[in-house]
Amino acid sequence: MLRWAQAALSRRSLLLGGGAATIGAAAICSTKTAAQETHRYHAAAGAPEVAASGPSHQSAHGAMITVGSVDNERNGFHPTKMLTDWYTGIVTDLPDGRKLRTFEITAEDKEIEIAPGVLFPAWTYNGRVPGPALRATEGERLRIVFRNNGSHPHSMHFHGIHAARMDGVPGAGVIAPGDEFVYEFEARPFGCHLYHCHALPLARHIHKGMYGIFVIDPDPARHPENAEVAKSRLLGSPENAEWQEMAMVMNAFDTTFDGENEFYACNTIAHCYAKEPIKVEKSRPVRIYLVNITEFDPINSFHLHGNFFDYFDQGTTLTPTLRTVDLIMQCQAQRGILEFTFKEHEAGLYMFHAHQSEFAELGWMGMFDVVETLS
Ligand SMILES: [Cu+2]
Repeated sequence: MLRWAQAALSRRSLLLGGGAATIGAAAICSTKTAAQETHRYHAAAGAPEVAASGPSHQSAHGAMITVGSVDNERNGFHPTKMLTDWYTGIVTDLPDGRKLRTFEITAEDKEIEIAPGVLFPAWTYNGRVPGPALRATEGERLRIVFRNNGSHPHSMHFHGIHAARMDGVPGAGVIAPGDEFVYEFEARPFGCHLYHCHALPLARHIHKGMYGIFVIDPDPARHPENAEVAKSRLLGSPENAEWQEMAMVMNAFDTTFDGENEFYACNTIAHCYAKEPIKVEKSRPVRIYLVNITEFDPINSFHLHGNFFDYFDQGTTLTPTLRTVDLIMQCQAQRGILEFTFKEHEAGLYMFHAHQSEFAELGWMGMFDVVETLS
C-alpha cells in the first residue's frame, strides 16, 4: 500500500508539478492560462488544475486531458487511421487449393511521440506502436516474414494454434539483430488475438511497444449454424461492409523507466480520441476489436457512456459471452469483440474510457461522435 502510494505520488508530482519539464513541457499541465481558459466553461468552478485548450467538448467533459497535439506525421502513424488500416498481407494460391497469406514485418528502434512533447524510445513492428493490425481468414496458411532491424533480439509470438518451433520464444524463433525468420502456421481459431515479442526480459520488450492486434475472421462455410454472423465478420463481404469496425489496443507507457506507467492510451497517443472524436454513423452497428497489452498494471477496462454492448470474449464465439454490459475488464493479453449501435440515440458525443479513473485522466479516454451520415 505504501509502495503504491509513493508510486502514485511520484507519478502525480511528476506529471502535474514542476517535474513535467523533464519529460516534456506540454504534458498534462496546470498552467494559469489553461485554468483561465477552463473558466469559460466552468464559471462557477474554483480553480481546476486542468487543461482546456481545443474544442469546447473537451472542456464540457471535464478537460482532464493533455495540452497541444502530437506530430502524427513525424510518428509515421495516425491513431484515427489506425482504427481501420488492417494489414491483410499478400494472398496467393497454394497447390492444394488453400490460400497462403504472407505478411512482412520488420522490427526497428524508433522514437515516437506518445503525448504532446513526450518522446518515447520505442521498439516497433513496422515503425508503429501498436504494430500493424494483422487480419486473416480462418483456415488460411499464414506466412510471416520477420526481419529484425532493431538493436536487440526480438520475436513474434502469436496467440493462436501453432507448432512449438513457431512459438517466438527463446530457443524457438527469437531473432538476433540483422537476422530473419519465417513463422508459418494455419490461421485458427477465428477470433480477436494478439501478437507480441517474447524475447527476455519480457516486460521490457512489451512495454517498449512490441505488440499488435491479430484478427482471424471466421470462414462462414465452416459455421453453417451462425453463417450470417460469420459473414458479418468476414472482411470484404457485403455483410461486413454494414459494420463500422475498428481496432483498439489499450496500452501504456513508462516514460521514467521505474516500472510504473505515466501515460495510458488506446492506440498509443494519450487522449487522441478525445481531441479527435471517432465519427460513427448512427444507423450502422459498431464492432470494436479490443486488446489489452498494458504492462505493469494487472487490469485495464473499457466503459461506454450512454449505451450498452454485447461482448465476445477472445472473439472465438459467434454468440456473445456477455450481453448488455457497459463495462468489461481485461487482464494483460485478454481481448475480445464489442458490438453496439447508436441507432436509437440522438447524435452527439459519447465518451468511452478505462473505468480506472486514473488511467482515463492519464490518457485512456476518448469520444464517439455519433452523426446522421458521414460526410
Ligand atoms: Cu522484443
